[in-house]
Amino acid sequence: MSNQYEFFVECAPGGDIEKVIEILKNTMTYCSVVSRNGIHIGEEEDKFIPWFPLRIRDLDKYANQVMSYGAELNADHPGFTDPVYRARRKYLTESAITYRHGEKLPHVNYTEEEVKTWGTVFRELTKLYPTHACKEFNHVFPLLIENCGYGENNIPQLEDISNFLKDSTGFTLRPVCGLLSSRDFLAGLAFRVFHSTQYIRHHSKPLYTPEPDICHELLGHVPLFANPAFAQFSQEIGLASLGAPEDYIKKLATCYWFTVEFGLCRQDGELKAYGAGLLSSIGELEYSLSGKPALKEFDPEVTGNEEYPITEYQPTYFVAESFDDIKEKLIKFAKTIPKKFGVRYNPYTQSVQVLDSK
Ligand code: HBI
Ligand code: FE
Repeated sequence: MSNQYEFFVECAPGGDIEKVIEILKNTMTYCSVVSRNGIHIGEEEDKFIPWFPLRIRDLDKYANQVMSYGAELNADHPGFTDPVYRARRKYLTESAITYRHGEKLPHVNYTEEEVKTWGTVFRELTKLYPTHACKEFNHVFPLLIENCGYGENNIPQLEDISNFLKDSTGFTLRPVCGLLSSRDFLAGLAFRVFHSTQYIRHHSKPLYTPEPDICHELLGHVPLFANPAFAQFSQEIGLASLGAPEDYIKKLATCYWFTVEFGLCRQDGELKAYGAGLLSSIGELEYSLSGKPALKEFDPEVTGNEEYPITEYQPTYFVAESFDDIKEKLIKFAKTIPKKFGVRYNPYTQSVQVLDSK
């Protein structure tokens, strides 16, 4: 929030520090105690702490560990029996797997057929955005047309978008060839890195895809990563996930699902969409605001435990008051995750510092 500040206070020994901390904790929205004594991950006797990336470069280590798809397609995928499509997927899978942090993002020469598919999706969705998308999304979208080559007749390049986002919020993109585990995917967000697929859905079904594709990433996700409050919210989910126990990864992934993917928000008394799964689906974007589905207020304690279908429209959506509000709620929730350490992101070195207190 614009009228709030974050202070980083260093104390010299002496005086009643415990008392001061107690007072601060009672007066601040949140107060984190950062001790200078390092912690040694791996020397914990009773607790297994899963590996997590400490430097942005560490994301290279798991970028090719996809759970599904990649070059392999399921039998019910619209492109399953199309050898040309499969060859395309194989090519893009390889280029994503060999990508290393710091390199230019792979440039893809999309075919006429691919651009046509993109054009169909682009045309239909952009008709709905003025009335259905949140104002932050509608603020950024023209900038992407102007600066990143968004348009009906062109599939934008990840490199151009990544550079644009970097200038806006420090977010960058990495190519990925399929679905990552929740743990790996969320960890990227801690570094303000979004893993983006680069292939497009099969041309036979331009308005349907069983997996994320370039339309979903660029139309659904990218615009809001240029928004500072949304970027910060996303990073908080990522930071909360680092080293978290598996049951909490599930809760965080569910919070991600009902916000970043399927979130609705209230703006000037009206319901609007900000989730990427909605902003990249003509049918569900209209349905989500139709008054038919159930609506609940976003609350990580509740939202994190909600069950949801992944192949049909959501029966329930969670509504955010604002990005700042859901961010504060998430930070509070993150403090309840049983972890023996805290993390702090250092944007200068793009690395995570591990702290022995939360
Ligand atoms: N992997 N590549 C990729 N893209 C996603 O959007 C994605 C993912 N893995 C998990 C995931 N999304 C979410 O559904 C949550 O589990 C985090
Ligand atoms: Fe997504």
